[in-house]
Parts: sequence; structure tokens; C-alpha cells
Amino acid sequence: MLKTAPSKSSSRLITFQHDVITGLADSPKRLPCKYFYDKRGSALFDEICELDEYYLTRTEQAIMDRYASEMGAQIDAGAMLVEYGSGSSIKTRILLDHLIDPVAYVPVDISHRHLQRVAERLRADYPHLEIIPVTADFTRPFSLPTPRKPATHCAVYFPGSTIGNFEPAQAERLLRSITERCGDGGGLLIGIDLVKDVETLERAYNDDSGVTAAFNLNLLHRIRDELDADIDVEAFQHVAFYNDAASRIEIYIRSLKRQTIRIAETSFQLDAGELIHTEYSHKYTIEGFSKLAARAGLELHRSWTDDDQLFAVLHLVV
Ligand code: AVI
Repeated sequence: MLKTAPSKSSSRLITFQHDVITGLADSPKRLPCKYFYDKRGSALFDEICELDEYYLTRTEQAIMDRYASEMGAQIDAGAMLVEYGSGSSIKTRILLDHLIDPVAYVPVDISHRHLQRVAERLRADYPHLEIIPVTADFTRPFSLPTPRKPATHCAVYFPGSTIGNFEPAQAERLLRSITERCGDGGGLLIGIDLVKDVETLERAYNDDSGVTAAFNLNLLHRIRDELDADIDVEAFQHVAFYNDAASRIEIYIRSLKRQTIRIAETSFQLDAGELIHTEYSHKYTIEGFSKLAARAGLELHRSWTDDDQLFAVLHLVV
């Protein structure tokens, strides 16, 4: 009998189904936030970044605009700049404009097609810089390419407060892997969202136009449409609040009634009011993040914030 390997898209669906079933079987129920980002979810996230309430993106951009030359000066000549979760590499351009003699730029992202398109545009705009896109999930081991001109060290750029979506122990493991990747002479430039008043934080994740709610509930649309699941998507609601003790926004999907979700052969019972956890977004003080980074072998070297101390970009060295 002819046996064919599962196609990329069917093995992706098998993993998605497995992760969803495992998460819903857990107590309390949970769904991994990495599944937010299909085409619609990514478009909704782009909309979130433009919202008045969501101060993170524009504040980080303003910090980059104001201090990119100082940041660039911290990174020695001959660096290979590696960006984790590069997306459209928008904030990177201002950094690239201020780096002294970089050897290569390596955007790392999970979305292969988007990455190739972004790399093409960067090659046109930076003809003297080698652009080497790497399609990878940066939370898993991946190899770095060897640039044509040898690099003296590796500098990792990790903007966007994405580190906040990892629980502290996972964040520490990820930072440790960056330390090992960078080696002596290397460093990390990272964006973190700062602890602030509860109202500002909760507004950022409960916008009036309901974009964040749509982004969160898109997970259920994906499960219904891609896994052919039996789910009454209308019978769920977005919930986001700040947990002060854990310094994090917690995001959930609440079931509005007692109901059953069916995925393949498996059924899950939900009570009215039951929460499914979908995401954490940790908020840090510069001191708190420095301690976490120190445990992973990185030492705070410089930090830049906006006038209202909403967001910070830190340079940490090995
Ligand atoms: C990607 N990440 C930094 C966002 C955040 O603020 O934690 C994801 C997000 N979730 C809801 N709104 C934005």
C-alpha cells in the first residue's frame, strides 16, 4: 500500500487539534495564545496596535524614534542583528539606520511567505546589508545562518513586549537561550511594557470598539472552522483584567451558558460563567525585569523610556 507523509497543512491541523483538545481537557481550561495569529487574527492585531487605548506600539515606536541613535551606538561594529518575531520589521528599520557597520540582519518569524516579502523589501532598501530571513518558531531550538562576512558577535532584537506573553519561568528559559546564542560580546535589545495604573492597563485590553474582544474570540472561530468543531461562538464573551499580585493582564473567554463543545470525537462540558484562559501579558518594572534577565545571564546595560514611563526598551549584555 502506498503511504504518503501528511502534508504540511494537515500536520499543522493535527497539531492545532491536539493542542486545543489538550488545553480544553486541562483544569482550568486553556487555549494557547500562539493560535491567535491566523490571517484574520494578525489583521486584528494590527488594528489593536492602532487603537487609542493600546498605548504599547506607538509608545515603543516613539522611544525608538527618539533614542535609536543611542541604541545603535551600544551595538559594536560587525554585529549580526537577529530579530525574534520580526513581523513586518517596522521598528527595525530605524535601528538598522543607526547601526555601525552591521554584517547581516536575520529576521526570524514563523510566517514564511510574509517573511520572504519583507526580506525582499529590506534588500531593496539596504543593498549593502546581507538580509537572511529564517522561518522558525523562536521558542524552539533553531540554527542561525552563517553570513558571507563573518560577524564578530550577535545582537538580538526582541521588541513589542512579546516577552510579556511568556510566564516568568518560560521567559527566563527563552532569555537563557538568547544568552547562549549571543555569547561573549553579544547583547539583547528588548521592549517591555511597564507596570502602571490598573485603569490604563485594563483599557488597553478592553477597547471600546471591541477589536481585542474579536481578536480573542477569533480563536473560537478558528476552532469551529478549521477543526469543524461544534461551538456556539456567540455564547462566549471576552474577559480581560489586571492581576496585581502577578503583575499581569489575564485574558479569558467566558462561557455565557452551560454548554458542550464537540471537537472530533471529544466533548467538553462548560458551566455558565466558566473561563477558558487564552493569554497572559506580564508587566514589569525595569528592576524586576533586570533581576529575571540576570538569572538568565544577562546584565542591564542601558534603558530608555517615554516621559510617562509607560514602556521601556532595555539593552542587556552577556
Ligand atoms: C503581542 N503581545 C505583546 C500583545 C500584548 O499586549 O500582550 C498581545 C495582545 N493581546 C491582546 N492585545 C494585545
